[in-house]
Amino acid sequence: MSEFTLTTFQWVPEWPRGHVRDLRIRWALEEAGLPYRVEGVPFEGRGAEHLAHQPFGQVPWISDGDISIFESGAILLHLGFRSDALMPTDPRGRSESMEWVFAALNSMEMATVPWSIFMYSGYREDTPEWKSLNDFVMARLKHLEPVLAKRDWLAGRFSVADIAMVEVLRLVDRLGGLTAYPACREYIARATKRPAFVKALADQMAFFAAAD
Ligand SMILES: N[C@@H](CCC(=O)N[C@@H](CS)C(=O)NCC(=O)O)C(=O)O
Repeated sequence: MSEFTLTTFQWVPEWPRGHVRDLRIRWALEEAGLPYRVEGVPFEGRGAEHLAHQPFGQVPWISDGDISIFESGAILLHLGFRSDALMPTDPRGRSESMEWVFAALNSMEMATVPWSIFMYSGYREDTPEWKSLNDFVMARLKHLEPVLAKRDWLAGRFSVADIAMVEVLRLVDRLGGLTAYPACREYIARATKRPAFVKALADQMAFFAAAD
């Protein structure tokens, strides 16, 4: 089997380390035991070669032979189709995995990213705008909580859907947003005990530290 190449920034500031989205891809590759190497691109000054792979000048992207894929959700699904360890093979399990990957990114992360920017920047004055953004995120969590209270993994067994959802929730948790959602927190604890996550996190931290 050919080796995948995962591209991320060669260096990022301290704060986002442990949350840069190459982590979700590292985690999936580790779970599946797929061979890969990691390459770094400059954080400052994103050139034409970078934009040819990731049109928004972001990371990550992955190369699988002559296929280059950006968007972490698309990469997770691509890997899910490459390995049974990452996605059930029956039609129901596949559909459930795919719907929950989209739910993680399109129903949760689309709300949690602006919320995180407000939280991180300390821009949380008691304004109607902040309240409405916070209510929006809490409404999503309120609906996710009973789902996670009833099952260990979103698609019946561990899959790329859990990688996507846990990675979205971990950042919310780091910023103190999950205090009222014990099932979400237990889900994160369950998932982040997995050896593949532990290795992926350690590898990302070491990768950025090596460029300090
Ligand atoms: N929707 C994209 C988002 C990618 C993204 O936000 N990447 C961050 C790193 S985790 C980035 O490149 N930030 C720098 C920037 O946006 O300029 C995905 O899921 O791959």
